[in-house]
Amino acid sequence: MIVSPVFFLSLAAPALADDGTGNETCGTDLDTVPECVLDDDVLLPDLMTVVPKHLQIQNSQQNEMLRFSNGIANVGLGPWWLEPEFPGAESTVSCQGAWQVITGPEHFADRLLLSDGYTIPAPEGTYRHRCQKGSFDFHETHNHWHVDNIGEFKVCAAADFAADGSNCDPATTSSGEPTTGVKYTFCLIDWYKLADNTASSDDTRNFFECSSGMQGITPGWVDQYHQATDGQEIDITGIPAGSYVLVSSVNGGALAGDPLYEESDTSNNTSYMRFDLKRDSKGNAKIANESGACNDLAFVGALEATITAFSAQWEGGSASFAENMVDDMCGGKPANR
Ligand SMILES: [Cu+2]
Repeated sequence: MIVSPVFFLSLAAPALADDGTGNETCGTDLDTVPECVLDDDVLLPDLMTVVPKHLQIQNSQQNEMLRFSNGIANVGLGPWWLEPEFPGAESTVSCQGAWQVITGPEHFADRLLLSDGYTIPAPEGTYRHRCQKGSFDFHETHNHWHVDNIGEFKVCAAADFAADGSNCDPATTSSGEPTTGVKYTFCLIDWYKLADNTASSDDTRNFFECSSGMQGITPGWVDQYHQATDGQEIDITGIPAGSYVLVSSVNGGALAGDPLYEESDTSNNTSYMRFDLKRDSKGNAKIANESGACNDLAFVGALEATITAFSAQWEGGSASFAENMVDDMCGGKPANR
């Protein structure tokens, strides 16, 4: 049967909209995403963010942009595996649906050999569920595909902020905008491996390109964007001097109790960097006194519990492995993607 992609598009693909920076964004209506009913024993990812680092203020066209690096880790038992609606269709559509592919234990006799399971589209029998989620969105300035509703960046006042990412009291820019609600899209790949320095040569690396096919993050791997990358920024123009927190969370509306993607634990999806914003006599802004989430006992306690559980599942509970992983999650690796 020949089915025109245009026909599918009218059924499934979200409408195009402009995100305000000239990039077309798919604008997934989260209310229309069907519920994904999962078997009890599936292998789910567990998504976390690496402590955001390399904070700097960029002055451009009267605006003050806070730039920073970001990382997303998968510390779960299953891959975060996303497939586009039309593999290889980059020249004909700029917005298409994204599916999350979910595996079961039977797909990985030895779960360390994950690369055995991944081709696109996922062949029948290599997964348990294929669930409609957000969208694949062609990002004009990056010139590759992003998945939408990956997470959110925001700046909160430090006073009431809690280590679980709650109680955000946003600052207000001089144009009256709150420093919250910066939803970001991302091209998801395996960039570096936690507690290790090997990368592209590693045989557990599964996701490595943004041009047309599947995207995702393998358990034990981190994806990353450098602070100079377009989109790694929040407009903080004119916010008053004071103590703030830059918050990075992953998985759509997880922070608000409404995660889009399937994962095993949505209580650990946020990390942050505290900083003071100073202004000199001319009003020029400067970042001072940076202090990462791992300096907060409540945060680091929860992180160590998650990592210890991951290490027990994958690395026989090696203490040095867990220690190196915690160091990476606290922002120990340089930003080089
Ligand atoms: Cu990109």
